[in-house]
Amino acid sequence: MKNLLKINIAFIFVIAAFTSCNNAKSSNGKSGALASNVAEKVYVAPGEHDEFYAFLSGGYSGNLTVYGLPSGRMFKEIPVFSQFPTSGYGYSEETKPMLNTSHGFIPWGDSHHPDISQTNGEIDGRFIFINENNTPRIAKIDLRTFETTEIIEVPNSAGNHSSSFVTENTEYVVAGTRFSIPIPQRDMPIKDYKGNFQGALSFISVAPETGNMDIKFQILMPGFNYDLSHPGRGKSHGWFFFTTYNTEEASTLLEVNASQNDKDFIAAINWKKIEAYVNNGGGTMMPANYAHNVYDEETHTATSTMKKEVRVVNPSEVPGAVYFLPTPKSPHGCDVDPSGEYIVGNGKLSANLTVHSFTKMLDAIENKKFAGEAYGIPILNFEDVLAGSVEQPGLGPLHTEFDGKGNAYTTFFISSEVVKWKLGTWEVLDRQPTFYSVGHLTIPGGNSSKPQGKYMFAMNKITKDRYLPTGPELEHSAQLYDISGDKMELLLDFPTHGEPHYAAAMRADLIKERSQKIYNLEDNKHPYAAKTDADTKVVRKGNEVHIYMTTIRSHFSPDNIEGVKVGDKVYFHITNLEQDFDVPHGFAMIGQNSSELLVMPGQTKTSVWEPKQVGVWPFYCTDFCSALHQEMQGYVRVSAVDSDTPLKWSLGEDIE
Ligand code: K7E
Ligand code: CUA
Repeated sequence: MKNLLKINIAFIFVIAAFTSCNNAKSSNGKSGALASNVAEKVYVAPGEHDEFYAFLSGGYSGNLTVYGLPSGRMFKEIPVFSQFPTSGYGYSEETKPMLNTSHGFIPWGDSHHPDISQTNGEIDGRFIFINENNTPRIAKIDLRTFETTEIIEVPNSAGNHSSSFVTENTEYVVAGTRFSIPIPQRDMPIKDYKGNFQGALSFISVAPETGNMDIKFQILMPGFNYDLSHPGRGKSHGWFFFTTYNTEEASTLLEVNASQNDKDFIAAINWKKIEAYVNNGGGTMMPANYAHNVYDEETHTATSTMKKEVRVVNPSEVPGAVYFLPTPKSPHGCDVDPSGEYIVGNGKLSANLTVHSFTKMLDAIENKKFAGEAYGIPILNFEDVLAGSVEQPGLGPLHTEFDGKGNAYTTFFISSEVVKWKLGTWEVLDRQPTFYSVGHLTIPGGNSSKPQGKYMFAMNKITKDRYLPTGPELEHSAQLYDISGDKMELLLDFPTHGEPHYAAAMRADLIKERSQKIYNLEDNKHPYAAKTDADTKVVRKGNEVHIYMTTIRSHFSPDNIEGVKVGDKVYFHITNLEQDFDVPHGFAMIGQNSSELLVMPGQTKTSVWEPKQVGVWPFYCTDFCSALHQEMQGYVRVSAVDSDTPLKWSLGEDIE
């Protein structure tokens, strides 16, 4: 323990050294003509498009941001797990159900790992998935609309971190628990953690046509922490790999107590075997309570359904489906190379990078060469499964990506660098500093059999001195490198939003061609849609007032409403009649305890207002939509509770 503390202290010194001395002025060491050459590489002329999309997780923003590469320009923030007043997501009546959970309405999330759907091991650009750590959930975003269309809560999970990675035909999006917990949850002493808590690894099926998600099964693993995961591919398709830490099963001061074992494990899961077992009726249906939220594109409305059971499988029920690969020391990243042969475990406290061989693993299993077992799960011998190690590549390795040309790139948090090394020979080929303290890195097509190894970007945790200061809080920084040559070349710094952990990126063409421009008004099946000005009306049901309203440049219909009373609940159902690309209208009502709405062409959205004061109150369009945008406004007359002002509305004439 003393030694460990020493190591930790040594690391802290190294961190301090790197974050204070690494203040290089010109980070690529180039100037003049060479620098302008670098500038050309990231220059995308006005009106031209970037070659790649990059989707960066928002971390504690709960969302996903969209960038172009190589320019580093941010195009959009897609709201996923957090309310987003910019569009009204999580505020409108239609989207509030997206944020429903077994704990009630949750306005925020912590999103870490986006992953794009695949077909035959290649990125297909249909959907992007992302995990929420804090209140475990997996979301799906449709890349035709860039809208979150489905969120499923993950029961029996806590700190949903080894998520959300997809298998090579998007059969499953996988979610593993970081924290082990009592399953089922119950009141018990925390000190009884060891041997009693469990970690659930969830396999969420994705329907091939619709993309609908459903929890197919959960594997109830020993009470370790399951940190990151990646699917097998090619020869290892059908397997999934998870790094673990805290195999000590400590429940206090993990900083020290979870760093005792010389080796933790990578758990290798033969999901095909478990799938077959489950398809034959294997496993147990266990009572559970979790939300499944689906956005319907025809009604423009989300529904939330509470699901009441989940299928769980104990590894001991399916012999030969789960193995442990010893991996030094508290590994974080768990990355599989494009061929599916190599599984890289990045031991945070290890001097060397460990690479396991899938082929050797199968041989060892075949020959039943086991070093022992943990909770009935066979442990393989480290030497039997080791493909090789990269000797002393840097300090604090976190994550690895591949360029598809036989090279791997690993980030080192403590020594603040990306190191390029060769698969098979394990030699270090190049290293480039990052500014500063890099977490994940991304190569377009990274988690697939065909990475597009032209660029790599590193997502850094510390930004100081890279940009103009903005007070104590700085946005995190990403750095783009050209990796097409032998040596990595730093091209660009760009600020990011929230805290990007992982990012997914791909060639732009597949997404660009399918990108939707409007919602077809004819297809709008929203129950409160008004498809022409003639359909507009105001209907009272008790103290609810429903306003069927339309927008078109540049008026609301109706624009004047009378007969609303204090204490009413007023629903503005707004249909945007526009059928042109990029012509949303907004809606904002004075005193509303909610956000504005942004309504896309052909879409219907609903905003609720509960007037508390008598008067004549205006509303207006929030999006500058035409030269007469400022004229796009209206009034609601609010009378006293006991008044008998009749319900009336109008556009273009006086209310009589
Ligand atoms: Cu390393 Cu959440 Cu993938 Cu952050 S995680 S860096
Ligand atoms: Cu509509 Cu401004």
